[in-house]
Amino acid sequence: MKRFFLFFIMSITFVCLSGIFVWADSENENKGIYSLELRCPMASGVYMIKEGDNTEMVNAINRNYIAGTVLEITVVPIPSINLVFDKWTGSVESSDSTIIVVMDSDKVITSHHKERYKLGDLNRDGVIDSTDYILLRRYILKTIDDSDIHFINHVADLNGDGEINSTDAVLLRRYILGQINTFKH
Ligand SMILES: [Ca+2]
Ligand SMILES: [Ca+2]
Repeated sequence: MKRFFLFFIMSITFVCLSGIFVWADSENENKGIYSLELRCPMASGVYMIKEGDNTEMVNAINRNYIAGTVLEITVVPIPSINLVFDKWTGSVESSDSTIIVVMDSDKVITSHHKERYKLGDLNRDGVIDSTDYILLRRYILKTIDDSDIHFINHVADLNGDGEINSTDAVLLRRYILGQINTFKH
């Protein structure tokens, strides 16, 4: 009789524990997992992702989050390239560089960027004219003030060969004279 009673108690305990595990499993299932894909047309996209107290810097990612996770995502500016953030499209549409993403479904978000400075606009006044040409000539002849040249690398390599020299100056002159209407080659 004692043995039977012990067996009975053990069986009841086993059934109860199984029930708890099944319940815990279904809780996780109900919570769900959703994927987040950050896309960036430029290869060097960098994002800062804040989740609670944790902050990390990532490139374009594709990863999973538990449902309900709240993320603050910011596009990190890269001064060394001639691009600035323009807008987010996809699951979140915004022109703010920081967005809040609530993981309540799978998300695909793309960050778009635009040229920081217009090619050929060396003094960044919005127009390409003889002032820019004079600036470029002075840059090539190294008669320009150092304080003026920090941005020129972004806008003066008109043929995209990695160097700023008389070939670019010729292109700029032809553009100003209306002989070409683009620097693309
Ligand atoms: Ca200009
Ligand atoms: Ca060049």
